[in-house]
Amino acid sequence: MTILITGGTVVSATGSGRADVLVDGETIAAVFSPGSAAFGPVSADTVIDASGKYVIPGGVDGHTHMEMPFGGTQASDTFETGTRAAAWGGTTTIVDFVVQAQGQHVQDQVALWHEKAAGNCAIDYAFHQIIGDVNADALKAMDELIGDGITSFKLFMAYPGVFLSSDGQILQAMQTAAGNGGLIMMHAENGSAIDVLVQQALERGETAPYYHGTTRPWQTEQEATHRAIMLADLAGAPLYVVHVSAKQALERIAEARDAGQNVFGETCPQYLYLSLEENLGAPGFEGAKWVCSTPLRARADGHQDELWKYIRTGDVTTVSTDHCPFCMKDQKDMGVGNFAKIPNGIGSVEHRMDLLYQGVADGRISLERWVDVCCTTPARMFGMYGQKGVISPGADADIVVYDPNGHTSIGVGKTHHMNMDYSAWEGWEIDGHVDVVLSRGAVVKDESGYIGTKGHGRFVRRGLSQNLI
Ligand code: DUC
Ligand code: ZN
Ligand code: ZN
Repeated sequence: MTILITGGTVVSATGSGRADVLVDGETIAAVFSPGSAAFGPVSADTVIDASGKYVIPGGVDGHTHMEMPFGGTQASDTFETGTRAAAWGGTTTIVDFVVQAQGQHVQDQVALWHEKAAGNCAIDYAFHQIIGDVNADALKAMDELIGDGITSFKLFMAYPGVFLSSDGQILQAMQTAAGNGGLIMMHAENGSAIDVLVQQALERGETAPYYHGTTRPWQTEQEATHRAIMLADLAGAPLYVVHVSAKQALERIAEARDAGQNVFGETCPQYLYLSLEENLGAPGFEGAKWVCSTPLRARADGHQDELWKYIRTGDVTTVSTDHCPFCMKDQKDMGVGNFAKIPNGIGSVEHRMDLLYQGVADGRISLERWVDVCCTTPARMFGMYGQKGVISPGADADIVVYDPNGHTSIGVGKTHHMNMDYSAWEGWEIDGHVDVVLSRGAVVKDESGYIGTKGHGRFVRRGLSQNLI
C-alpha cells in the first residue's frame, strides 16, 4: 500500500519547502521536489492533496498519564480513549508514565502498564518510569529497564508519603542514571514546604480552588529546580525538569544550560495560556477544572510571556501536555470545601498541536520552532529520533497534514474527544486545523473524522537520549 502526499509544504525543525512525500507501507519511502526529473511521474495507491497545507511529522507528546491512579481516583482517559483523542489532534506518539509508588515493585508496575496499553492504543506509545520509592530493588530495575526501551526515570520532590524522594534518594537515582545513560526527569516542587502552606491556608478557611495556586508559590518551584540542578551536577546526570510553570525556575534552567550543564525544561500549553487569576480564580468551584501541579501562575507577574520567550531561546526544550484528565463529577468534586482533595491534572492531549500552532499564528514562535518543540525534539530527547519526529526516508510514516487556513473550535460538543465531562479549553478558537493524520502509514484521521483502529498502536522501545549537549 503506497500513499503520495502531494502539493504541500513540508515543515521540519530546521526549515520548510515544497515537497511531495511517498509512503510505502509503514514507513516513508521518499521526500522529493514536486516534478523532480530524477523521479519521473510517481504513482501511488492513494493520493492526498496537501496543496496550501503544511506537512509535518506526527506530534510526540512526551508526558501523559492514561488511567493513572492518583489522588484517590484514576485519570479518566484509558489508553484507548486517550490515544484516540491524541490522534484526532495530530499526535502520533505518546510517552506515558509507569507508576511505582511507595511499597511497589518497579518491574511489576512495568508489566501492569504493558497490560493496560497493549492492544488498546490508536497510535504508538512508549513509557517513562516513575520511581516513587528509591531503594536497592528500584535502582537495579533502572539498569534493567534501559535494555527494555524505558530509558527515562521521573522522580518527585513533591507529594510526601506518596512519591516524594529525599535528596539522598534523588542523588542515588541520579548516580544510577549517570552510570547507565538514562535521563532523570524531575517534578520540581518543594513538597514539604507546600504541605505546611496548604495546612495553614485550610486553617484560615481558604478552601477554594484558587488556593491550590497560592499554596504552591513560585519560590517552591524555583527552590526545588535549583536543588535538582545542583544534585544532577554533583551526580553528573542529565536532568529534564517537567511541567515548568514559574519563570524563576526557567531562569535557573537557563543559567545551568549557559554553564554547559545537560539541563532541559519542559512546559505545557496550560502554562503558556492560562492563569491563576482567570482560571484557578474562576467563580465558585469552577477553578477546580484547572487544578494541576505545578499550578497555573499569575498573569500579573508575566510568567506566560516569559515562557513563550524561553521557547524561542531554546531553554524550554519541549512542550508536552502532562495529560492527566479528571471529570468534574465524582472526581474533581471530591475537593469541594477543600482544594487539597481535588485530583491534580488537566487533559490536553488532543489540543497541544493546535494550541501551539496558535502561537505561530499569533507571531510568538516560528513554524519550525512549532515542529521542533512538539515533534522533533521530544523524539530526540527521548531516544526515538529517526523513527519518530522527522519526515525522512526510513522514518515511520507518522505524518500530519495541517491546514493554516482552516479553523478549530475547541469545546464539549465541538472538538473534544477526551473522556472528560468538561474541556479545560472550552471556547478556544484556533486559526488552523488538523486535516489528515497518518500513524505508521495508516490514515487514522481524515476530513470524515477518526478512522483508526484500537490496537494499531505499538510499544516503542526507546534508545538513550539523542539530545544531550
Ligand atoms: N501533576 C499533575 O497535575 N497531575 C499528575 C501528576 C503531576 O505531577
Ligand atoms: Zn509531575
Ligand atoms: Zn505528569
